[in-house]
Amino acid sequence: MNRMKLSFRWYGEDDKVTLENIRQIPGMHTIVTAVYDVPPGEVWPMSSIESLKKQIEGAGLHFEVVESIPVHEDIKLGKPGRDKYIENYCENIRRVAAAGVKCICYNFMPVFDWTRTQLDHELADGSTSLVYYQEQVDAVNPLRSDSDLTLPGWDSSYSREQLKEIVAQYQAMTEEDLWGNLKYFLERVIPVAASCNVNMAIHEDDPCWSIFGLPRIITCEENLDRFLKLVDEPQNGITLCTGSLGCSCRNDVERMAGKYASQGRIHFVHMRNVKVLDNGFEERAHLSECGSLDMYGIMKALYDNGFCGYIRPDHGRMIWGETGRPGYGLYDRALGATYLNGLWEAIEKGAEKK
Ligand SMILES: [Mn+2]
Repeated sequence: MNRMKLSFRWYGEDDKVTLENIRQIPGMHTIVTAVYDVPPGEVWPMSSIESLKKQIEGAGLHFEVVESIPVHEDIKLGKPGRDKYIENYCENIRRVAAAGVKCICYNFMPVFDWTRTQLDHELADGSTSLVYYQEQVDAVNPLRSDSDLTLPGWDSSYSREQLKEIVAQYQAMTEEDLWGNLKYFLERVIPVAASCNVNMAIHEDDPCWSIFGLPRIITCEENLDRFLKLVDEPQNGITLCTGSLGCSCRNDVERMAGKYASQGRIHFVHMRNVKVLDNGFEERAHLSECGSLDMYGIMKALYDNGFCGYIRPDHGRMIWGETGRPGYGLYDRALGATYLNGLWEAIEKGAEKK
């Protein structure tokens, strides 16, 4: 049987969206979370992992996906200290696996995680969403001493000087160097994941192009092909994030969904719609007609190619007056989950009738 496992991201006890809210979304199976109060590179206390598991299972849900275990910058930079951080990473894999986790999402983006220029852009219907406008990014160069601007997704634990220093270190690196450091990491981590029966699922770079001259490599089909061959094992897979790949018109997300699902290498899917613009993109409601992606086509490609992994609605807009963590309110993500359920049921029943 070809089934998706519906999941929902939850940020833990201080998340305004509660586990009780989430369990009432029809078809909900798994919580996606992490230990968020430990610095990148450190080992997660078993007590924190067990506490998450207890709360989640107490609410009648499963804890099978971690997003994310962050990769320390020394690993991405290939610094001498990386071996210690890689060992800590492997220990975290063993620990979450012992708690029943089956899938770990992570990314390999230098310094900046997801990047947007505004988190509350008002759309025509009065809802707000996250947007990326290139001219605003171009105005914020972290290496320019007179630049006092910051972007919303930036890690506020870095001081301005630290940020400049770490960006400068990356600017001495080529994409090939980053590929080499990723391979070094995977060669050590994937065997541990395999022995623990856990799938590793790299998230694409968001957006899927270089910013501030920093190398970015998990960006397109050609590079995902290369990534999967770095360590050609089933546990070395991807998180297919439709919004991250789909913000570039050059990526045929439907084709990639079918191809990598047929290879058994999509372990986790983030479903999100984006409207691609000449100068960037806007996050939109999940419905196909609201953005540039054919959400039905992507779901059908997953179904037809045997996808049976975890899937979650990705960022939602803020609607109905909700306030909270941008992209991670309850209402629009719940609408997204329901839409995904509807698409899947229609595809499944359509296939059975043939
Ligand atoms: Mn995503």
